[in-house]
Amino acid sequence: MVQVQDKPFVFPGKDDRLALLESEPLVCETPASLLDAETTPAAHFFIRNNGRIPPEVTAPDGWTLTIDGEVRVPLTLTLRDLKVRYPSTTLHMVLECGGNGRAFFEPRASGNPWTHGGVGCAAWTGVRLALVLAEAGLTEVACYTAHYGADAPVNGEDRPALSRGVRIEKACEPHAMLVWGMNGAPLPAIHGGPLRLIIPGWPGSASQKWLTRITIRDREHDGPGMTGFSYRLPVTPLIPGEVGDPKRFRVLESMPVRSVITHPADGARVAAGTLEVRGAAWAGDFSVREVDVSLDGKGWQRAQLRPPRNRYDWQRWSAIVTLPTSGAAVIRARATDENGVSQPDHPVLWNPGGYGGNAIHRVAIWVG
Ligand SMILES: Nc1nc2c(c(=O)[nH]1)N[C@H]1C(S)=C(S)[C@@H](COP(=O)(O)O)O[C@H]1N2
Ligand SMILES: [Mo]
Repeated sequence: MVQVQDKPFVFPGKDDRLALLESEPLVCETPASLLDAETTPAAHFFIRNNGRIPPEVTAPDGWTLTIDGEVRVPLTLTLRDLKVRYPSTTLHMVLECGGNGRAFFEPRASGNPWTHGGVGCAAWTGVRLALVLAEAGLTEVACYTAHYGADAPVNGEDRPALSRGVRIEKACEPHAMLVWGMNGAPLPAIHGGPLRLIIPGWPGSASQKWLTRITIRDREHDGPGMTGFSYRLPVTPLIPGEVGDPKRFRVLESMPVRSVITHPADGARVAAGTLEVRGAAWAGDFSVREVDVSLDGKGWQRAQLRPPRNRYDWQRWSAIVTLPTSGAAVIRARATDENGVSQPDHPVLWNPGGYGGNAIHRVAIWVG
């Protein structure tokens, strides 16, 4: 098992059982057992910052968003405009860091060592991005978005901490949203409030926090986080540890299939007999077809899998397993997506940034 930094985590509104991965910028992941609810409470939701958290705003409704670049009519809208001029929508959608699972790559990949908890599923309220882009009107050459937020790098340079984008087709799909609400409350500042993007199914880095501007581009965006090995996978497999040629890498889009065991907790002591194992599974742009659970890594038992509440929701699952009478036991859960792709035992497609590692989650328990 990978050890994460062993410092206490203290942040207003956050559970102190979150695991701190980095303090400058602030990054923390959620232990799988804190993902046991259908909808992840804000107190349990992971945090990923690449820069400094911007100062909290006193008048959130006056926050402005500019849409420019390859559009017929550039727009500047306040959050109030977004709330009153368009119909609002609430959807349950997974947000997952592109580096989730990175800790299991061998040799070690660079970046925060996420285990399985760089993920959460919240109810996001806002407006469909497509409606606002339609009002601006895309030009013929519009093909990519460029997202800008109010955060500067931790070293105080004069550039955005992160600026990623997506193909225009993804930005225009009905689940891509400009979001101001999380789980029925105003979007917390730490999660990008007053306004952020949620681009579901793709690496979390596309979901810009503290969103101030979307520039429509006529080519793949090249802001911080778009180039080199950032959020990219090799087109053909590398030998693990190899540097690789950035020209032979492509942007990571849909996240791979994954499942987490949310009950029992790793290290739990349980009575012999039967035990309900529970978790969640999701698969980027796709749905999950099945989840199987195993006590020995050889025999697999099908779990009961619930449908998503809406597209891009995670799917909760459960299985009743029969435990040995005493001693250590390891529970594994393996998800398979609608295309028949299953999670591997070890992360495959090694890459220097450690993206897309979706190895099977294992939980060790003590019986008796
Ligand atoms: N402005 C801004 N937006 C950002 C980031 C950032 O550093 N700055 N990090 C991104 C990354 S890498 C992830 S995984 C998600 C995490 O969102 P959360 O902190 O709300 O969980 O935000 C994304 N949006
Ligand atoms: Mo991320």
